Amino acid sequence: MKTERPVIFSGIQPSGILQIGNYIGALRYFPLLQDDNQCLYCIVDMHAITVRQDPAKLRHNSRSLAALYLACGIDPKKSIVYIQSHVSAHAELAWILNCFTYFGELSRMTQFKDKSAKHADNINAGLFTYPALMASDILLYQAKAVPVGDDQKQHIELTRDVAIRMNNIYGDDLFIVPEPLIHKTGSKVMSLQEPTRKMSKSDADETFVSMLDAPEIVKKKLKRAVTDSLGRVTYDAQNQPGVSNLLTIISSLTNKPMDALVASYEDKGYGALKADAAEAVIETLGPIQAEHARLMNDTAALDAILKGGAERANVLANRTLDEVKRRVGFTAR
Ligand code: ATP
Ligand code: LTN
Repeated sequence: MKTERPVIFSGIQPSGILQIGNYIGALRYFPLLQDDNQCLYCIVDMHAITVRQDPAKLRHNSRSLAALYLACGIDPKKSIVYIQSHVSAHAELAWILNCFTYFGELSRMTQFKDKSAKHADNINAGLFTYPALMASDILLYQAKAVPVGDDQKQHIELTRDVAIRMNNIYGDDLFIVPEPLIHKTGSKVMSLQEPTRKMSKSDADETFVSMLDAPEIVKKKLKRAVTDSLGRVTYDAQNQPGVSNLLTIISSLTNKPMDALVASYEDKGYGALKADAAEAVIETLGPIQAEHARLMNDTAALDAILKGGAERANVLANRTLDEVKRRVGFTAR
């Protein structure tokens, strides 16, 4: 598939309500890329079921995530917004890629190890081969770059390895080898209660701020955020992970450079830091929440956007899928 503009692909799992780390590390960059690139922003529901999901909640969360994409500024006239399970080519290419991805490679994935530890009663084959489906998402559209948070770097490296492996066998022009797009500040927002672990939407509620939390809840959660007993505001992720995380949140959302931000706390304490973090989050989320609520009130319009997105994605995806099938030696129908 050759399109004129570079292709950007990213996806988020509808495995819960997004937390501010998803926004700071990934989602806020999505609309910034849509003027110069052909962007595809996917709701990866097939990835979400690698962990048990309640069907009604999964359906609701998928629509809610679509509404959040739009509320954050993704324009469905410019970008393709759709649901992964609506485009069957994802599953088809994933099978083929599975046959070019090694057990050893998949075994080294930290997300697999983390999720296996968290869900010891459900270490299913899908959880293990999750990266092959993610590689399929990206390679189907010949994406050049993938905006994600730091935790997804390893999966994109694996995607690159598989793409290069198949290009070596079947021809260099089969897949574009994608690059991760990871920004320095905010690519790993930490849990509010255990600031040495990353914030995750499927962890306990008090550990993250949801993008749909009301202002009073945001204030309460940030007030209770774990800091330390050193009593000074410095950016030192090693020795002051909690304080550094709050600084990262403020710096990312207000665009204040870290040095100037830290200097502004010279004669202030953790109370002020937490209050400022809450204010930055509330200011950012206010307009997004209002637009999200408006979109969720008109699910017919939302569904029409998702249908249109799936139709466009389907055309692009099948071009690559057909070519891959041909090159691996499948017979034409
Ligand atoms: P789950 O808890 O269901 O695994 P999650 O909150 O870890 O979900 P994902 O759906 O896996 O989120 O990730 C969506 C995007 O957000 C990815 O690009 C991911 O790298 C990014 N992301 C997730 N958590 C963070 C975080 N704490 N800081 C920065 N970026 C993050
Ligand atoms: N694995 C990612 C979600 C994801 C994704 C993708 C991100 C699935 N497919 C393709 C970028 C590109 C996650 O867990 N955050």
